[in-house]
Amino acid sequence: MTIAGTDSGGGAGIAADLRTFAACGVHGCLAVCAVTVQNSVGVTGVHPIPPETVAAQITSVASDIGLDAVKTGMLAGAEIIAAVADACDANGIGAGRATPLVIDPVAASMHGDQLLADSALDSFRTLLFPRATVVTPNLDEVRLLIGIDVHDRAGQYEAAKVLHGLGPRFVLVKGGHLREDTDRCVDLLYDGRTFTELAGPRFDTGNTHGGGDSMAAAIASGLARGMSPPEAVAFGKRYIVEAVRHSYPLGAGHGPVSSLWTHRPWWSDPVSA
Ligand code: PXL
Repeated sequence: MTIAGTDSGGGAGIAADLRTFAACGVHGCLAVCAVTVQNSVGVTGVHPIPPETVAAQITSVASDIGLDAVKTGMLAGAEIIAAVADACDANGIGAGRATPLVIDPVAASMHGDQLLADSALDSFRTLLFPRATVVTPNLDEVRLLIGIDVHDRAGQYEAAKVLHGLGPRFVLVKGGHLREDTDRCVDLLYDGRTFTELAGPRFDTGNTHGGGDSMAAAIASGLARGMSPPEAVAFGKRYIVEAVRHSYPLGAGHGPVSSLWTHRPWWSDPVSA
């Protein structure tokens, strides 16, 4: 399940998550937290869903279909975060429970448009990080969450330690915004004891809209398929490298990563009776 917001441009948020789930061979359910009005250039409207409706979507699915893994994306505000934390407790979701939880602490779009009320950062730290199996911040989110400006690998290690202190089982500090790596993109995984660097190629493209969402959704898919968190993170890295490699332009702004790079164009196949 993805607990996240919509993007009318179809690049990020729930649309990216559901494409990723499909590409990774799992059935996707969703709890909508907010409707955003946006295109490839920017966000012009954010409309949160009532917190009790967010919680009801989670409980409805958990009580019937069941949940093998959950990821969160744009949660919009403190009230929704509190409702999600309660719904996780009520439905066995979170580290050490039946259903693993991936927290992608979405705070802003890649244009810098705010997707989270200021008052909600503390709710992320205190309500969701302690419940998380894996948290997947990028460097902008690291700065907002713990006030550390990461410029180099040493800073990435330092941030991972501080973030782990907030309670998640695994921290993945993504290195996509680290400019010292000019031809590689190195994400750092930390479980409180061991650091693992996951390196991949860096592509010269502005079309990375929805990249963080897709990676977190792929990690959740790996967990749903029964992988351990380190295996699921490696699966997510392998997936997102190809999604960025196959990203495409759309509109006048930033195009999306290609969550369905796995897809075979079946319509070109000969038709059999
Ligand atoms: O990529 C982060 C993100 C998540 N969710 C929604 C978004 C965005 C970025 O624009 O719009 C709904």
